[in-house]
Amino acid sequence: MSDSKSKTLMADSHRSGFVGLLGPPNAGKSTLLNRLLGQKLAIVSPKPQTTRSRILGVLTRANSQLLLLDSPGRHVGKGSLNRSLNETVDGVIRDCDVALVLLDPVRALEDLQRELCLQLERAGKPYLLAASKCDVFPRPIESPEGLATADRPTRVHRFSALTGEGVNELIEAVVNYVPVSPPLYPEDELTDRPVRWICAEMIREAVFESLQREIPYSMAVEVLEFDESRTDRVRIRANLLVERNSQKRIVVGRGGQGVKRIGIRARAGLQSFLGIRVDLQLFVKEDAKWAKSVRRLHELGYD
Ligand SMILES: Nc1nc2c(ncn2[C@@H]2O[C@H](COP(=O)(O)OP(=O)(O)OP(=O)(O)O)[C@@H](O)[C@H]2O)c(=O)[nH]1
Ligand SMILES: [Mg+2]
Repeated sequence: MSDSKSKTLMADSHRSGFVGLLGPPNAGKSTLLNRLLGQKLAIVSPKPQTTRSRILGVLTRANSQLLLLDSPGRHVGKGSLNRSLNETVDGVIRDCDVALVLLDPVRALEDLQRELCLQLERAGKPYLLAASKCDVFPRPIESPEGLATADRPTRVHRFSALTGEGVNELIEAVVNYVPVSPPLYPEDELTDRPVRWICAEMIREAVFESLQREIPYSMAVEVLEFDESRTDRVRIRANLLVERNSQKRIVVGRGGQGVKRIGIRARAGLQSFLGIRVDLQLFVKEDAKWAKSVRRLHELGYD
């Protein structure tokens, strides 16, 4: 076959499009994104509502390119930040060609997920249901009972983003719903997010790992300086923003031990992501308005 003919054939069968990763908080959306990309892009934590933004991950395969959109978990909540998170979910529904709705395997299909499915149907978007964490919850959810909608999928896929079980089958099923199209992004591109933004996220992950209870939800990370001018190290200075002075005291900790612990974890994550030594300086700063002001949320990189 001539070169141009094989290229035309490939163009006829190549698929590329946006795949929304949707579902409740803590279902494993970000873990699935990282597993599919074979590299850590989105931060993960055992606490719900970790992801605060839409994150594009480009998965380039032999005959398809999937543009994976990680999203915050859909939840009920008040305030500018929660509104912004749910609007981000709406945006992913609007922009995706197909959605993967993750079900929390413990709770199966809840009202919020049902609402998500209905929203997808109203938007005319095909979707697949997938129960995550099958390594620890082996009992299959047999059918999407209770999803009394016209176009409901007939089965629930099962997978584990931790072991990889069922992940390939899931992707093969998704690809069928992605439009025939040449690749929409350059092959070597991983994401549309700047490195500096991902670094802020890595620091936020260390915050989630190091602090108990509610405090991580009152915090944001603001990178002040990202200096790559030296070949042997990257220098990062960042603010850990808290809403109240009482939180500042807890985060700083006795004799600065709290912020030091966050710094040690964050540096390890950053070094593994950047593949280079990182000099990291963290400051804890009170900023009562960061989660209340739309302008401030925007400055901090929330959609
Ligand atoms: N055992 C097991 N744990 C998993 C699996 N996938 C994710 N987890 C864990 O579940 C927790 C939540 O995972 P995330 O990927 O942060 O979940 P998420 O849906 O992105 O959560 P939000 O960003 O808060 O909406 C983390 O502790 C993960 O390690 C899995 O396949 N098996
Ligand atoms: Mg997440």
